[in-house]
Amino acid sequence: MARKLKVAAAQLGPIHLADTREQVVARLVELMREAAAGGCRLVVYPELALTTFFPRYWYDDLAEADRFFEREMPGEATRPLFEEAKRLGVGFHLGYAELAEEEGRPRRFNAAILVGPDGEIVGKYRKIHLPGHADHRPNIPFQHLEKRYFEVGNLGFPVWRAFDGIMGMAICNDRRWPETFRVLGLQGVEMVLIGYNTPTFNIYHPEAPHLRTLHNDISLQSGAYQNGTWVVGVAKAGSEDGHELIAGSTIVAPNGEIVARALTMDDEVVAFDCDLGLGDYVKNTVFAFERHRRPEHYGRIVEQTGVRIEV
Ligand code: CDV
Repeated sequence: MARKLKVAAAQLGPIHLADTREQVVARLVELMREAAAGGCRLVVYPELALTTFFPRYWYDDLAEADRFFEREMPGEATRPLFEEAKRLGVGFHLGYAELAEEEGRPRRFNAAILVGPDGEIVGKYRKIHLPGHADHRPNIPFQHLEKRYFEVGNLGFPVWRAFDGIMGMAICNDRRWPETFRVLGLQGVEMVLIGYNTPTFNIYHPEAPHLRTLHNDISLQSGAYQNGTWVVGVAKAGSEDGHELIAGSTIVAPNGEIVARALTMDDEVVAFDCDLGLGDYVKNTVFAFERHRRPEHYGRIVEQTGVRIEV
């Protein structure tokens, strides 16, 4: 019998600097209600879904940026989302900035959690591929300071048995790296949940804006196909205080096809009833890893970081 999971990509429109957590959580609750009314059992929100994309701003004092971080989850402002999930019997995936106390010191991560339909946290992921820079670059139109505000995630790429399937998480820039998907694929992942904040403009090199969406699609579709997994990619979109972010939230099937796509630059729910076993034929044929992979030839992938030209 098919294992079906109706999932919602709950795209968010812009969140401005002046918007409060309470306002944002009210929007998340609204999207959750819409998704639940449509029969969804899982709602996927974007990366850093509770605030504006603050790594675009430089703060001299790191502590000044702490107002964008959550010290507990749920906290006072986010509890209504957990309560509504429990009331509706739906789970959710939420990206947020996490301020943890670990090894006797404050540690900041770009994190995401998976919450079950009982309102309890199933698992947490901390972003590993942090893009951008750590130094202040006043000569570019906006900053991308993830390397300043976050540490590299220290939880690896685990999977969780939840929602009748094998679930994985990644965050934004992680999707561009085939290593992300393959590590999840090697654990039999059946659905990967990914939130993103992708600026429409490439601050490092002039690039046509449509390529930003193309690269998003290529990354999600190849990750899905090459590992026989569903992928749910969810944007924070539109113009945040004049800073443009791409939209195009998508649900990708394990055959690499996009089966649902957001049409707007705003808060929007798109959903699909996913057969979690659909990827089995991909996993058992062209990407039957145990028969076809040749790890004895992949040493460089883990031994080397940058390109090394030796000829
Ligand atoms: N939030 C992100 O990780 N954004 C990157 C941008 C900087 C390219 C992304 O991969 O979309």
